[in-house]
Amino acid sequence: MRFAMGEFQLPPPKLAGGPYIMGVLNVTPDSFSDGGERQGGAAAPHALAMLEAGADIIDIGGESTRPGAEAVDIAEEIARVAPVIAALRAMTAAPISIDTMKPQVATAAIAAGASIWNDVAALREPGALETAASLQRPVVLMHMQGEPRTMQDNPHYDDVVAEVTAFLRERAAAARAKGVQTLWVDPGIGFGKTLDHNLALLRNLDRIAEETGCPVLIGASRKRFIQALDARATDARTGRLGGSLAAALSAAQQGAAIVRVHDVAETAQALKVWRALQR
Ligand code: 9MG
Repeated sequence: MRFAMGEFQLPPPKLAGGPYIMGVLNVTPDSFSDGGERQGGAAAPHALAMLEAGADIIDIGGESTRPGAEAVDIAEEIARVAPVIAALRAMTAAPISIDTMKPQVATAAIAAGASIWNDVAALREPGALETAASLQRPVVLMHMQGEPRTMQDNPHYDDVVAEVTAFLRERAAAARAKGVQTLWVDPGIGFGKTLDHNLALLRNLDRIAEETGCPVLIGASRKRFIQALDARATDARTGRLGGSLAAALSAAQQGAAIVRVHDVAETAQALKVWRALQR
């Protein structure tokens, strides 16, 4: 499982056979999962600790995409992420992804040392496809119905798996047509979806990979659907580890290429045991 694009090559996953573990580093004041304490000087050491604990990739984001979150302007988002990326790049050669919908932020982040664009808007913002083509870096294309501020207001699908898969197939074709070769697709757990929508998608990752022709990234860590299944899981930071691990293992079982998680050490351990049990 190796991916190459231009000068960039993703090293093999730390867990032989994968999946890759992507560790989440939010540098937002209102981050739902880390209370904002990862900003400034604490961010790069936290990323190094995630790499030490088994992360393959660090995903850095400066704009919250949690339900109800307000948008951040371009200059502010760049000011949040670029110094952290540059500091981390000076400390490690590990792959860094930039979590942003904005082409200008992606460009600044790649200049600062990021190597992957994680786009929850799937290159739909004006100029995004062209920017991805000129950056020549791998891209994660995620499905979202609506936009973060309102996406959980009554999401609706006739057939969620078919519709999300068709969307991802179309976005992958659009990216490929512009020359973006290395792509992952992501059904966007929690992004304009009810519990039933999330569960249907999480049960069909192998189908999504097969029908899009792209490896799948899944981000289920600490998300609200876990609370919908376990009413005690109200605290995203401390109460959703078991559900997050169950979702990561199920994704790995279906062949997901990357799991995006907050609890790296626990996920790495769970995946090691799962992998050993498969032999
Ligand atoms: C930024 N972000 C938050 N949740 C995410 C998810 O599920 N997938 C991806 N690709 N990015 C996410």
